[in-house]
Amino acid sequence: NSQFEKRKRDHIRIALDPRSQTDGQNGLDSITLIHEALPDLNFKEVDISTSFFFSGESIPLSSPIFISSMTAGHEKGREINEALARLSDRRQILMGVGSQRRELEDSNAAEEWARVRKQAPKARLLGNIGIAQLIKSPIDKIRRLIDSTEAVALFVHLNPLQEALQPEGTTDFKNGLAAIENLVKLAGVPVIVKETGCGFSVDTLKRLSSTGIYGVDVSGKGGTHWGRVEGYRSEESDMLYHVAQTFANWGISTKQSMLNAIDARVEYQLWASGGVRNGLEIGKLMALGASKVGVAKPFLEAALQGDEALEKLLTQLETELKVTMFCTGSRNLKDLQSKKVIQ
Ligand code: FMN
Repeated sequence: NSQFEKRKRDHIRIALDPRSQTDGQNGLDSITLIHEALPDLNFKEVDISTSFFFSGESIPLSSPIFISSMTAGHEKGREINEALARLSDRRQILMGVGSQRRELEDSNAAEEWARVRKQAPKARLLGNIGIAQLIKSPIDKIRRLIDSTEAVALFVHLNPLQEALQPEGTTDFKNGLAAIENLVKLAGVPVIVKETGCGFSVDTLKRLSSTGIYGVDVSGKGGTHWGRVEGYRSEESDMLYHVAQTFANWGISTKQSMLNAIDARVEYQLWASGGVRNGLEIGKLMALGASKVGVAKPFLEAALQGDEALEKLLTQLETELKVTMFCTGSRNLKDLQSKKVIQ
């Protein structure tokens, strides 16, 4: 429907506006990795390859960098997704698709993925659905989202601030933990819970421990901020515009969310995202315990420019990660993950 299409188009346009970014708030500037002046390494042998491992299966990945969930279910989004999926296919990285909410009501919307798959048969896609939809949908409908994308895992996004600031928001989050627990039992693929740029507290990370999830992507504050994006969708004369201003810096930074996860001593995997803008930040997050690191807005900008811009962005992120590893004396990601960090 046209209201849905307009909302998705607005989201892309407004997310690219610098006012929607909480630049400098990811907390990572205050983290230092220790320089190693004499690494016992040849830079050429620094190895950033990894894998996505679950129930005995292992999908090889060229790096821990993934494309964070962005868009789905509308015309302009399809071109973006096709470009991102081609990158995932060519370069063997994970890619989150945007919310598949529309497919719950309109099964034709799933045709998008058939077209994406034609161009990117080997893309490693992760499905996506919001908690509010998960709570009220029968599980077989959710499983169809995994089938339509041929997803290797499903992201469930938590976005209370965004829903509260949307005039048309879905704000019933009651029984969310039970819905996640039920999904884990029936999904058939790993379930990863993520925020959308407001991060996680120690308590919430602990509560999620009982559900059996595969992992959490902290998606902390420091990049795209959905309080701001939703705010700028409203007119200045709207009450919600002003409410959104009040919450323009709401959330837990990406760094603090990672420290919270260390405090919570969780056993599931930790993924990190939220304002990650270079490979040094990716390295810092790996040293703090992340096993995969996601980037959203920069990939969106590059996708709008085309395949070449996407190649260049990914290569730059990879190169910065490799330099970080060489200069900390880390030959592989496991070495990097065990490095000492100064906070
Ligand atoms: N996250 C989701 O889980 N589902 C979505 O549908 C979704 N849509 C997004 C659309 C746009 C245009 C952008 C920029 C982000 C979206 N996100 C969504 C959030 C991102 O996955 C990510 O958590 C957040 O943008 C922080 O990363 P960044 O600072 O690198 O942009």
